[in-house]
Amino acid sequence: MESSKPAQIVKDVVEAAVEKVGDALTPDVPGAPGSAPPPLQEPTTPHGPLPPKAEQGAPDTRTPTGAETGVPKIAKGQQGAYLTTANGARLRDTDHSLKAGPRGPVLLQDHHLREKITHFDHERIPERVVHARGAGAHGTFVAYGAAEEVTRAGFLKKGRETPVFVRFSTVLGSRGSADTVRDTRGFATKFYTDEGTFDLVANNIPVFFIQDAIKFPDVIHAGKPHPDREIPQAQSAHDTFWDFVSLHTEAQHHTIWNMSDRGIPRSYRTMEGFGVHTFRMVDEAGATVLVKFHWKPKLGVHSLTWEEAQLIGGIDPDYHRRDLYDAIEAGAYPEWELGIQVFPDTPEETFAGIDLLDPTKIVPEELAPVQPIGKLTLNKTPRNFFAETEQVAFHVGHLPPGIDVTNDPLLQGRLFSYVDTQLTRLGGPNFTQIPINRPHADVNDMLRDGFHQHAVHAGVAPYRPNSLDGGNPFPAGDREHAFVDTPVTVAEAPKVRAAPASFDDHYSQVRLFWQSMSPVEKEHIIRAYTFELGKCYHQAIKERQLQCLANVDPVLCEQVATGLGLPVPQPTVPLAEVQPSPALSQVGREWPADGRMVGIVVDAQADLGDVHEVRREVFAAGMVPLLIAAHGGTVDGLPVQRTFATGRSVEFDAVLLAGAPAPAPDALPARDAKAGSAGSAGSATVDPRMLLLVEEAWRHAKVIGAWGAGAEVLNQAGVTGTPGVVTGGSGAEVLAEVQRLMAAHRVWERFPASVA
Ligand code: HDE
Repeated sequence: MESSKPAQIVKDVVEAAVEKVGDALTPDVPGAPGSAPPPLQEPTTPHGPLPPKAEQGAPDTRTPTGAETGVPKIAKGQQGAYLTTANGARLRDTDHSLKAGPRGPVLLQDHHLREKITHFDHERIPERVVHARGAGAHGTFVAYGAAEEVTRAGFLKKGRETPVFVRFSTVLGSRGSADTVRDTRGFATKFYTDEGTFDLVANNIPVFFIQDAIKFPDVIHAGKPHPDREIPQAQSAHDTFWDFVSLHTEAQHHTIWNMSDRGIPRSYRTMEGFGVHTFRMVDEAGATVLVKFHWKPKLGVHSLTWEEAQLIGGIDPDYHRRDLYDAIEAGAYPEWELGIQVFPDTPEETFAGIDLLDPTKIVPEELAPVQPIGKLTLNKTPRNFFAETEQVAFHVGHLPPGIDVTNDPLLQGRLFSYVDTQLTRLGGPNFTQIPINRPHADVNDMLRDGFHQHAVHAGVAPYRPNSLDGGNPFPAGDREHAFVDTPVTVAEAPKVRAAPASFDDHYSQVRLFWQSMSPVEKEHIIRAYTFELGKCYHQAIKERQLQCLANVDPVLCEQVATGLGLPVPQPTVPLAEVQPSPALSQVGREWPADGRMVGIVVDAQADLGDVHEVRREVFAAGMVPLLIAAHGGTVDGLPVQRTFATGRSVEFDAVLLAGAPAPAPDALPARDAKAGSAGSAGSATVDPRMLLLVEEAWRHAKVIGAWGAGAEVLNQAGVTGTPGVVTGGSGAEVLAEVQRLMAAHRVWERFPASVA
């Protein structure tokens, strides 16, 4: 379609501005707001719009009924030269209300004041009842063609590229809660396919708390803060949560995943995603298979340590959001492969004895390998959080031809819930017309009117059959790629409120998960249960959950019981014989370190030539170097990004020490003199905050490198010669070894394993 004239003008202005600003002004580390550094003085000359940041995207410009408009995405912003009312009348003043004289009362006549304040008063919409806290990004999905054999979905044909928008989220917390809390993460993807939008509304945990949607309000009410005091925020470490999951034992499988390192991801970029339910794929001939969807991150699955997660929650509550956006800005585009496990579509809907309709069960990858069918790359950040991330509306019923649902009772309930919730959250039934939700396929529905109707529908006959609109729109057949509900046979059966008997096994896969963990991961799980139950007030709840753990594993139960100071109960069900699934463990492989943060400590004595080179090499490896010095400004022309006051170990994946900075004037003494000798820090000649940085990085099993004077910091922190602490003659030599070690994510040898 030809671009319209005004759109072309906007495009020209923007392109000219982009050229003018150019790359030169892009900050060298990601995160700065705006595409150009602001001037010191307030600007006074009106001018054309500034370009967006290079990494920012925006929803495609489509009409509310899915047609391309040809207008550049950038035309959406309100960035013109002159301030106007919402109706476009230019304004002379927006700083003073209209008064009867400078000291007089404000006049009711002031339509600008009223418009401004009224609009402000209504800026908030209800947050999502679950998954309120999230971060989104734009990207593309390219199909490998491997799914062509089992589905007719056009977007899965070889080489087909489809625009996507992904929103990651936590589940329990409010919109303003911290990113690094222990919780399940959402991983929802909107594929704008030309056969209709496909939403894969997934989580980072492959099983769910409940087997039937009717229990969803129960589990969420139990997980949300207590209704009387509204505490605690964004966490499961409280009585109502453990009360519910210890009584409703089908939740135990999901719960152990939450208590594992999966509950505290290092980054959205290092999470797997799972469709959870079994879906059905349909090929051109109508043949069907059952599938489970998996997202596999290119960077591997990695987590924070518990202490890191706690510290980050205070120091940088936006850690995951920032990490996602900074990585995209730095060009370290997050990538995942979409994969499917494929099962024959038999009447039993069971594979290797596992009921495929039970969303509290996985099928281990060793039994049904995950077959890669395409690649997702996130390469643009949103331009406007509210318009895109907040207003995006996912729905498990947004299915293209070739993908269908199964009778999983959890999925069936979700098919109702995702439309229903938007009616309140987005204020009416027309939310698919909001820019981020607009399909990239032609929309010819007969839905009309309603709040916030954006489409100007043509025609006089929004009903079928009609003759007044020439019979349009007509139902599509197979040749026109219609979505066909798979004619699955439903067994003749009485109406019941019941579940299949196979759904009653609540423990065998919990044990399978536990047995699949490495010793260090098991230890983390023990500590997580001990912490969470330790935060409960009521003894009965702790004892009841211990009873559940006794049915999973005696070591797990005994260790948690010891931490809680409670007796160890005996199992009430026989312990299942399970075959561990090594694919469930996060430890033991090597992965790329793209987009990781490397802190470099410098002082005036450091070999600054070396620092320049190391910084260049960190960038070249797709990571981000952040220089840490005693105070802000520059060191040898390099910008200091963190000072001793603002830099904290948890921000970095590895720390490099190019200097041994002496205590700066703003350093607090390590300990009160009355407390006697201050141990290593007492006689320290290094700034105590840098010693803390190294101690924490060591405790969190991160790689630490030092050369030249930097080695002195290692000595004073008492970590010289320990695993993962690298020294060498030059920065380049040290960095090469640090990078090699970072591939394993952490220096696991630093965690002595107390469980087998
Ligand atoms: Fe959701 N879920 N859910 N859920 N869910 C919502 O929809 C619901 C479930 C998931 O970034 C809500 O638009 C029910 C499983 C994600 O916008 C709501 C049940 C899985 C997101 C809703 C489930 C999910 C949601 C709230 C039990 C993993 C965030 C706001 C039957 C496969 C999407 C909204 C985003 C959001 C209902 C269970 C994932 C209320 C009734 C299982 C990632 O409709």
